[in-house]
Amino acid sequence: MRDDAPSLRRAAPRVDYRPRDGDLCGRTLACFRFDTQPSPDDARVLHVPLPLLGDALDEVWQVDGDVVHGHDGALRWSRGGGWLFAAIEVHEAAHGGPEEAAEHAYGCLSRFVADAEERHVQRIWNYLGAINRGDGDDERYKHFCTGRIRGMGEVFAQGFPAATAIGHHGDSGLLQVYLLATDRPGTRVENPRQVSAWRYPRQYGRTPPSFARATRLPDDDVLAISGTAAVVGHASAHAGDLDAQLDETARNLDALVEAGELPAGFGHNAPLKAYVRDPAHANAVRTFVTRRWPDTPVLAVHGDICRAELLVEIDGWRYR
Ligand code: 3EB
Repeated sequence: MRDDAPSLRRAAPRVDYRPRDGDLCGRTLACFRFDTQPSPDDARVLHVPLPLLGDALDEVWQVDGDVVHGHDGALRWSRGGGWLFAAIEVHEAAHGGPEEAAEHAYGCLSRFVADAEERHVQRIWNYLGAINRGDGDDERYKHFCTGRIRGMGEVFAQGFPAATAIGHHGDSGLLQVYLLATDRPGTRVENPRQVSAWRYPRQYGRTPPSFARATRLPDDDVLAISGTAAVVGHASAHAGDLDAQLDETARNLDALVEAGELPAGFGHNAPLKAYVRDPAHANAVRTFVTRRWPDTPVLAVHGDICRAELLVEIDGWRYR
């Protein structure tokens, strides 16, 4: 049954990692397959070009309600239980470069979300090819940041969502962006150990990155955590040192849970995803996470962090 009463409590999507069995149910909002196959017609199934470093698991989002889904031009979408998933894939060749591709992708998503009931974007993911290619202001990630803010329309004007931006090793001209939105605003959470990304000084590029460190989802004790790395203040810490970066990243994750006013720590109720620059580090990353926070589901994927000196980044969810 559908109920549009704005006072209705919307249970947040549950995210978990499952063996690939191929079958989605009527309450599946989205399913992510980490490999480089083309995405099938079912709009909810998105192939993400970040190879898994470990068991063949899918990331599945389930909602408390019946899901409908479809396509709208280049966009794929699904909605149910008060939540909206939308995704777009853009090829740079059709737009001129990484900046124009990002502007186009964000423009399409902004317009789509602005017309939806679920117009409050809580969380967004960005995967672009060759993210660290180019020097100084010409690095492709920095061009992406400029295009992203240009394409962000009114729906992002109240504040930036939590986000992840990672480099993939698939077709270097492919930009993939997907989001989770609902019908009420969440609460943005910043990390007291870090300068807010939109206030980064000029040395990191002409356009500071537009994201919040986390979002506390409306009406639920759920924290959606942005890509988190060994950044302290605005500086990268422990360049080239995996163990020290993991330790610093864990401190940042703990600080976000505290700032988000949830009980300390991670565990079975906190699925995490680790983006690992060097596939040889995957075991060390998984071991670190499960020693520090036993029973935490952790998926490791091969991806590049947007600062060349960083080796690992972790994002995820914290349910109460
Ligand atoms: C950082 O803390 C690391 O540009 O959307 C993390 C999460 C990072 C999101 C983004 C970038 C983004 O600055 C990089």
